[in-house]
Amino acid sequence: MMDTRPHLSDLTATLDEAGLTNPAVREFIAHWAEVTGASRIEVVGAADDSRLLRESLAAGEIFPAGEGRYYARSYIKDTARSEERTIVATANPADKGVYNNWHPSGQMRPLLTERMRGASAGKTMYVIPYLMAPPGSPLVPYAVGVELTDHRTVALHMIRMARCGVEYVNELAEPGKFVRGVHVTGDLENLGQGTPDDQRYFVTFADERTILHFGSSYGGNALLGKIAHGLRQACYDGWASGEFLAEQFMLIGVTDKQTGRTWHICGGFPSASGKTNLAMMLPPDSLGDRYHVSFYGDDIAWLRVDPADGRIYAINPEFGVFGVAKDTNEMTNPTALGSVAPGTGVLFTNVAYNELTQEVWWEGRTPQPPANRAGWRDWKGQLISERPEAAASDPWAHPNSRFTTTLANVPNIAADFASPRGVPIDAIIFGGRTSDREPLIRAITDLAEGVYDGLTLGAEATFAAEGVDGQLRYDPMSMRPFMSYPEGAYAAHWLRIIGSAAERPIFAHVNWFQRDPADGHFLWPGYRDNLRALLWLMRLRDGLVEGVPTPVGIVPAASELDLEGVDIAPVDLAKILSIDADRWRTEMTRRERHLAQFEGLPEEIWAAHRRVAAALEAAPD
Ligand code: OXD
Ligand code: MN
Repeated sequence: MMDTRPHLSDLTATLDEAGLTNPAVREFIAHWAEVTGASRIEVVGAADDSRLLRESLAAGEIFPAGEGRYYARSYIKDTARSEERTIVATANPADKGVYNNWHPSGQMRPLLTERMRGASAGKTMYVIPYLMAPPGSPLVPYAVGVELTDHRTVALHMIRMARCGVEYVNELAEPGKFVRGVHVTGDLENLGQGTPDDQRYFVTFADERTILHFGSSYGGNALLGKIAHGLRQACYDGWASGEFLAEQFMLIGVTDKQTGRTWHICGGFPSASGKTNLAMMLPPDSLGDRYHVSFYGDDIAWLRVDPADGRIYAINPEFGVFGVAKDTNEMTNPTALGSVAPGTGVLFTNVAYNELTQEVWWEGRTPQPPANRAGWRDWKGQLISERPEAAASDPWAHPNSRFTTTLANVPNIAADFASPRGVPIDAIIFGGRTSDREPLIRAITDLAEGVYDGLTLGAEATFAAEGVDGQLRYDPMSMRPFMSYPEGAYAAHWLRIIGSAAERPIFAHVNWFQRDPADGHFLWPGYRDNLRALLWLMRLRDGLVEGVPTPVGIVPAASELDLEGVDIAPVDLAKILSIDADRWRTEMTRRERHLAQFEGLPEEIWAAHRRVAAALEAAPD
């Protein structure tokens, strides 16, 4: 075969022409161009978006989905993050935690290099310098990265999800201080996805600040800025530097238009607990004259103490939203629909697509799929009208189908979303999807009890999966898949960062999903009405209400919640504002086993656990 790799002199000319001057970045590119054997190198940034869209359309990699909207399908065995194949590798065995799937970097480095060798032959390697922070943020030194990818659609996603361009790497104080990301797609049809012979590897070499992902072109497996850098690498950097926390948190602002006061709330929710809906929430109609909710981010927050006033400040390091399409509609999330309107440049992936009308559809978009089936294809590309009988009830869209759109497209984006300093945090909330036990909201004022609550966060096991009804699959701080260092150290780092703030945020645990055990109806209406629980929390923080103390935190007195216009039966309200002590005592035994896995868990966390357990023992049934 003819060697089609670019000569070093061509590479030099390409990088010169692109204005990429950082010598360490140039060296990194030259190294991986050689290893992967890519035929062409192209440096891209936000300014290249329309050209890349045109090229992708012409190549049939994406399809038009109405004015300024686009659609793509991924390979059918490549539709989600793969947790089993995701690894954190370092040189130090002490970095092994319960969840980080730690491997020695000395073992992983040659393995990945071997997988990637020659694997981009014949392809273009796109060089994407990016920044995972608002420009000017004190966290910029941790936010600079360069992704190399051999997949054009990945470049289009990166341009939406991160700030991209050579300007983010050219003027670094330390030219070598950037995250080195290499994404090689591989031969997707021959990677044995999900079999014992699985060829894929998604590795973050956290102590080398290098991310090597092989064998996918989907989501967090391929867009290295978002999860691999924004969460795994950043949480390791935050710990190693002692400077910040990087968490899978949404971030919102709530403004009281009467007083002009704005509170900022961030928080973590395991998957399928409504985090994106909450982040994009609008106030209920009856409160809309008084309150405004603004959106900062739906997935990642970095938190640090600002020396000027000693408060915790948060930024959303991302530039876009990679939202789950399923069940997004006018009722659940009108703001998300606004953010994918014509002209937004949104990229849909793996939803259903009509090749005649260029419309898209997903389960839950409307109660029924479009009646006229003409032109509709499912996420696999099969015509709905030609489906065999046996496949008639298969979903049209993949359950993990997504929309990728920039933050600025979200109708209620906060005016100061790009503030370099970030916004001061008033509350940190955790919430799962729990059908009993967890009240609507319980506030926690003690730091160790707040961190303890985050560490014992979980989502209910579904009947089909892990099986035991009401038992949680613990997902500490909603970081289980992204945790890159040991959990005991993680808890200590949390206590240290939040503990060093002059004014600490209040913590709370929320649950919108309690059901009536008799008929299964949800006890709380949810969605926009969730703002009412958050407003109570802010009033509690400001000393305007007192709430009712319980062993697991302070719950609202019914009279303290603004319930104007809410349709809820008094018995249901009483239920979601009270504690089932017996049910909680069962949960405490499970928590003890869960926490016991974590080596070196700080004594403060154990003390918090014992305090809550003792209070529950003393509580009446
Ligand atoms: C995720 C995501 O996988 O945000 O959590 O994409
Ligand atoms: Mn996420």
